Amino acid sequence: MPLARSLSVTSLSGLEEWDEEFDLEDAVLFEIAWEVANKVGGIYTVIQTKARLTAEEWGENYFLVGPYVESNVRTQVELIEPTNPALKSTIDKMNRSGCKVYFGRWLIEGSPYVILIDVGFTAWSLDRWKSELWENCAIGVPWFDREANDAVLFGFLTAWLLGEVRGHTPPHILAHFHEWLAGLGLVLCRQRQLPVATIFTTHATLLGRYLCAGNVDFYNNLAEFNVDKEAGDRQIYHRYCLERAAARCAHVFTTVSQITAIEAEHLLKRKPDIVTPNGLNVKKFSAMHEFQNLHAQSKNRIQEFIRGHFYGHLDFNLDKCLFLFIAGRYEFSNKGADIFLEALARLNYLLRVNHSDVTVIAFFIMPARTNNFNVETLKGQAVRKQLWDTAQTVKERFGKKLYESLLVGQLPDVSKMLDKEDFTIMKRAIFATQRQCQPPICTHNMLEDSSDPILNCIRRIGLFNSSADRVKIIFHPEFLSSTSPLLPMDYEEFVRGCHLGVFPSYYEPWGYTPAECTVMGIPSISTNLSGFGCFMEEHIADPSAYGIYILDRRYRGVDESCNQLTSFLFQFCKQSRRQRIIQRNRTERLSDLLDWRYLGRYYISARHMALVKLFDLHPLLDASGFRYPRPASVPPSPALSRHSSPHHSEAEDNDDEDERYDEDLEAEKDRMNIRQPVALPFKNKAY
Ligand code: G6P
Ligand code: 1S3
Repeated sequence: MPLARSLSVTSLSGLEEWDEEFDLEDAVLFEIAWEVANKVGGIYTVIQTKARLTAEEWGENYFLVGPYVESNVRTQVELIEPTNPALKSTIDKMNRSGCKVYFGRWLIEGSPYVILIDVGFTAWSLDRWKSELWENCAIGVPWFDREANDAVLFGFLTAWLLGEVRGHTPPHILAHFHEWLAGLGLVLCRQRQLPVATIFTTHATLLGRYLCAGNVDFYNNLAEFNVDKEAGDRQIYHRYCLERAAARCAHVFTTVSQITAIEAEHLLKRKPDIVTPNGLNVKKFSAMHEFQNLHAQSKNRIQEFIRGHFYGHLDFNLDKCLFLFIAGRYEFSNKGADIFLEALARLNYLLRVNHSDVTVIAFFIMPARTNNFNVETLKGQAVRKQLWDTAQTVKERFGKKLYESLLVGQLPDVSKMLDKEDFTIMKRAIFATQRQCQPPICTHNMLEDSSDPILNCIRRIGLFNSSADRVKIIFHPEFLSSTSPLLPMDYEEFVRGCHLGVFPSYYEPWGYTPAECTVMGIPSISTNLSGFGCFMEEHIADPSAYGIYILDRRYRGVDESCNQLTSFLFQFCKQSRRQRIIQRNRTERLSDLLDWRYLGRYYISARHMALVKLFDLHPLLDASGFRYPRPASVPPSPALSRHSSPHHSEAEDNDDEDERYDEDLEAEKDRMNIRQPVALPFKNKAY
């Protein structure tokens, strides 16, 4: 193993210059999470999208640690022999002692190394480890909580791994743990006094999620909760203890947003040392119009689905149809599905009384328990297909007659181009489109239909896809897939084809869904209770001008927020196509801000803080940020009374201004080094 190396970080743009050089023996980074190569929720996205940048930065010295799940490994991981001797002997030793630890490359961008631990294989140690946990940390884990049992096994095994690696070599070990499920490893590292610099990132607090899902005025009472009692009442006290211990023991504690930082301070009783916002791996197209073309292509595919779903009731103009959607974990009120539905009912009223020719179709993509697609929905797509086939058949027969007539030098007699048989085929096809019922709301057979919160709310507000309604609803209680027989599109394609993402969450530590919309140039609505919403508010002078609508759920009551949401939706419906195109261009411009190449610097800062704390290295970085100015076509002062969303004549007038603005913005980004990879704090060499 190489001995020492010199570290110099002088060009972390946007961060305070740090030109001190210091010797650092080799450092190794382990990033530990239950969602490494194991998709459960948003943490998977964090780790997976960040991997390329972190692998570029740490090279051979970066290892992700996660659980071994055979089905995931088969599709995502290439198992190989450990590449470096220290790790090889650690893994061999653990495997000789009755563990099953695998080593491989995760087949994602950056192809990072992964160490995957089969926790089930070591289940025989569970009781022993639980009693050790009780004796040393006074945390008792009940037998019936399977997730907590996994957390115990995973925690002891990761601490074992880190202890062994440490025993073989003396590098500076940095271990970054994500979320309570992985947190016990950190607690044990500290309890065993391993010389490992530790970071704990929480992506949501357990108690926060539970409290918000109940009927609690969460944000106004943050300081008042009796946390132990609340956790006990919800039977999550042991989980809460694991989470709180990890947060309290970490050398550096981080969370994904300011709002969750405040929550953590009250509920976990420690103020995060730094906020590490979530980024994405942004792929830029060389030409601006390319993402607009993708929107048009995907929208056509959604329109095809709509043609089938609404067969027999296609009495609205698809060209004047706007596609809105909400997607994510099915937490009815936490994710704001409740106020979205209420606002849709109000929007329906407004569109009707104003005789609008716009039709809104709102998709709810939230997985619930189902037993597959329902017959009526599948039939819709079959009918559409049949109509298409009929049209093709008649077209071919027509074409043949036309061709034959031209061959003999005659112009066709149009009245004879379609014969009786053609009309019979077409009439039969039209008869097949008759339907006695309204187009279905839900695409699947729900197992808990009568108690489902979305369906019950729709029953209450009475939006049943009737002809008179300007707002239609489609509830797709399963995540999208390109192999679906119904709507064969993956999530990204679907988002691109929509006009607006609506995420009026009450509890949302970060919220990847609006961020994903932004990088695809699709406007979205989020809230000032979501990490993303607060982040955009902080970094952009006039977010709504960029298609980032931020709903106030913090200082307004539910009804007021709902009115504000209705007004956002109604204003959006009033935009012309040209205005929407301009707005999408603006939204897409923000994508650099959400790129890991920019946001990764906060993780770099956290890692430096941890190394400083444990190994007494002194330079500290200030992760200061960047603020997007208003778009040029929006006035700096309301005195000039122009609208912040692009309005037709102004938008046209301001195309040149927008171009000038683009140039200024690009210059500012270069100054801030937003597009450049951040400097490598460590050289990429194997220890
Ligand atoms: C993109 C395409 C245009 C298309 C437009 C539709 O910008 O490049 O050709 O007209 O999308 O926008 P809309 O908001 O009506 O779906
Ligand atoms: C959490 O996942 P969730 O949807 O349960 O972590 C995500 C990644 O940090 C975050 O984006 C989200 O807000 C949290 O809620």
